[in-house]
Amino acid sequence: MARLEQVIINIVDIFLEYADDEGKKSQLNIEELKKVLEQEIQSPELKDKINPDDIGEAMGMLDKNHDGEVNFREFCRCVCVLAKCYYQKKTGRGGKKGKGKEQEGEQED
Ligand SMILES: [Ca+2]
Ligand SMILES: [Ca+2]
Repeated sequence: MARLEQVIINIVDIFLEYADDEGKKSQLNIEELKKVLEQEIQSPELKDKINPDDIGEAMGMLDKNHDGEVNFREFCRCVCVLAKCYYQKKTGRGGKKGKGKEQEGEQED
């Protein structure tokens, strides 16, 4: 399978696997979110960005519509944040120079 395809399928499958585990289907509650972050992210740099040990903060950061759950759209944003974090680490771009530009508060809707 093509690599990008594989990534897309993984994002959807991982989300559904955890989101359908308990409570509402297709929504990650705080416990499900904690499990995804704990089990599907291993590297310390990324854990540092969205930390399962401070799950309240992670939820607050991801739950843009404030319904207490992470839907697929919000989960995609989480993946995107982590991808950007890795990109910056790898290329040295963004982050430092942009002075707070890459921080939260980014409105992209
Ligand atoms: Ca759920
Ligand atoms: Ca939400």
